[in-house]
Amino acid sequence: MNDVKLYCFAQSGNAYKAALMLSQIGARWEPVFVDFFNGETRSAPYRSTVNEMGEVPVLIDGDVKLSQTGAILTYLAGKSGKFGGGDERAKLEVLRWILFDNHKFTSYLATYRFFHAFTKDPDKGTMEFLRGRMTGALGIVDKHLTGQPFVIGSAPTIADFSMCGYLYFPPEEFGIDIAADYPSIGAWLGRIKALPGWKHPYDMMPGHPLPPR
Ligand SMILES: N[C@@H](CCC(=O)N[C@@H](CS)C(=O)NCC(=O)O)C(=O)O
Repeated sequence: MNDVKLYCFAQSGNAYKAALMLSQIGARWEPVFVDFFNGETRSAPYRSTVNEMGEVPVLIDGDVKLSQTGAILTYLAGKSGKFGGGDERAKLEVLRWILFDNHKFTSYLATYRFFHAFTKDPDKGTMEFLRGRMTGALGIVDKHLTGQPFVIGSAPTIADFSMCGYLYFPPEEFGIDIAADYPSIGAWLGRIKALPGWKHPYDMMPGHPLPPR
C-alpha cells in the first residue's frame, strides 16, 4: 500500500493502533497532525471535512476514507491479507476482542489516562469509578493472556494491535505500572514490541512532547 494518510497525534493510543498496523503491513503512509489539545477535532471544519464523529484516527487510502479503529484495522487486514486471523471462526474471535476493547478496555484506559495525565485536578469520584472499570478490564485481559502468547492464540492479529493501543505510554501517565502489575499483559506487550519494525507511539506520530501549557 502506498500514499496512505493517517490523521493522528502522538498521544492518541487509538491512532497508534492504526499506525502500528500500517507499519506492520509495510504500508507507505504519512501522518497528518491533528491538533487535538487545541480543540481541532471539535471544530466545524474538522467535523465537516475530516470526520463527522469528531474523532481521531482517520485513514485515507485513495478514495477510501475511514474512521473507527475497528473498521480501519479490518480494512487494512483485508487489503494486506495480514493479521486478520485466518478462518471465519478466528475472524469472529478477532471481532469479539476488538468490540471488547472498544467498549470496556481502551475506553476506560484512555479516559482514565486522559484525566490523569492531561487535566488538572480531575474529579476524585470520576477517577475512582474509571479506575475500578479499568482495573476490572485489565484483570480480564491478563487472565486471558495467561498461557497464550497473543489475544486469539499463537500469532498476532489486529485484536492485539487494537488492545495494546494505550499500553506503551509511560506508567506515570496512568499513575500505575500496568506492565508490572499485570504480568501476562507485560509479557504480551514484550512480544508485540519484539515484532520487526515495532516503534513506540511517540516515535511514530507527530506531537510529542506537548508544548508547555
Ligand atoms: N472508537 C473510536 C475512538 C476514537 C477516539 O476516541 N479518539 C479520540 C482521540 S484518542 C478522540 O478523537 N476523541 C475526541 C472526542 O472524544 O471528542 C476508535 O476506535 O477510533
